[in-house]
Amino acid sequence: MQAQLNSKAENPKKKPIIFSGIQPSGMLQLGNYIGALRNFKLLQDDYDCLYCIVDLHAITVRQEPAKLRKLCYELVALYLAVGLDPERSLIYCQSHVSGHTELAWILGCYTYMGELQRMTQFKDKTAKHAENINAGLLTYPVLMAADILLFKSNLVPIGADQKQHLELTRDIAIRFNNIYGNVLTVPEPFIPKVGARIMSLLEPTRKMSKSDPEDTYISMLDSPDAVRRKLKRAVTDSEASIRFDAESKPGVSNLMSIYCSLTGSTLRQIEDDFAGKGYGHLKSAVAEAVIETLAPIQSEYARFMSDKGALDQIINNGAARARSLADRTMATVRKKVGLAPM
Ligand code: AQP
Repeated sequence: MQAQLNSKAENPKKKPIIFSGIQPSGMLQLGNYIGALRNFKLLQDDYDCLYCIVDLHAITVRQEPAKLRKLCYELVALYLAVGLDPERSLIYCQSHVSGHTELAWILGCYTYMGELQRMTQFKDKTAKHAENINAGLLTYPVLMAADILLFKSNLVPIGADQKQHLELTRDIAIRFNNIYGNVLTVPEPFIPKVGARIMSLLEPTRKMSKSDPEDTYISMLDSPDAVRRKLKRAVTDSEASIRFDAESKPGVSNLMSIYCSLTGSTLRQIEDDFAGKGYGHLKSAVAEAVIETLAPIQSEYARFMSDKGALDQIINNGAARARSLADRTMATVRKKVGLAPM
């Protein structure tokens, strides 16, 4: 991997670089899995991948310190459980690589207040956390831009909710390059066609989120009983017809999207297969598909969590390798901006 991430001049067969991060703001939910995590595994064959646990992003919302520390471990174990290979993919914690925050400060000086205030996630999060509208919530997209640009990433696998942030990342990189030359790589989004936006089970016009109340999302560690119970309670509508219409039937459409993403069925097939059946049938079928998907991941997860020493080693190795890559970008950026040489 280290060799694979060398510069193109050193290695003409260099693969495109992928960066993606997930916040340890709770155990991951089904939307994180469908929208992001499961694609991570598919991508590691064809790309040089960096998969980060973005703990600095998570503290834009108050976290319980002991729980946050534990979640970083748990997410690394979950990354491994879905099949990420630390030999091929670089897995590490964001706060272990200081280049993220250094670059974020510099890029913040090339980002306009208006751009940040326009971000949908900023508006959503300030509404949700009215008691703690901190500067980090506003500057979150600058740190995300730094995460991506620090490693000259070409592609960023994201759910549809992060598209706006990625567009801002591109704007910041282009603005920086217009001043200093071709320093930063302008990344492209990689958005899955199905399942890019899985919605809350109880409020299907809002996206599913791991920091929302427990019954609104399916955790990747939920037991089969919990999955069945939550899906049984999922909000639908009174029409009693299984057809996809995200506008007027958001609950049923969300269940159909989950089923499609996990089974490979098309929306048309589901409409045919469930014609004349009640919502109870659809909910049970979705529950069984979820349980079948999660079972092997959960048993792998338990295996990785039982060896803390091995997890520590993976996290430390990942950080050391990420630091050495980040240092190269930071050396160029510092020089271009005119900071005093060290
Ligand atoms: N509901 C979703 N459907 C599809 N993709 C989703 N993602 C998140 N929710 C959905 C994708 O998961 C990746 C990691 O997300 P994150 O944890 O870094 O941040 P987030 O988007 O804010 O996720 P949550 O679960 O909603 O976290 P909280 O509750 O802490 O805000 C991203 O690629 C995201 O698109």
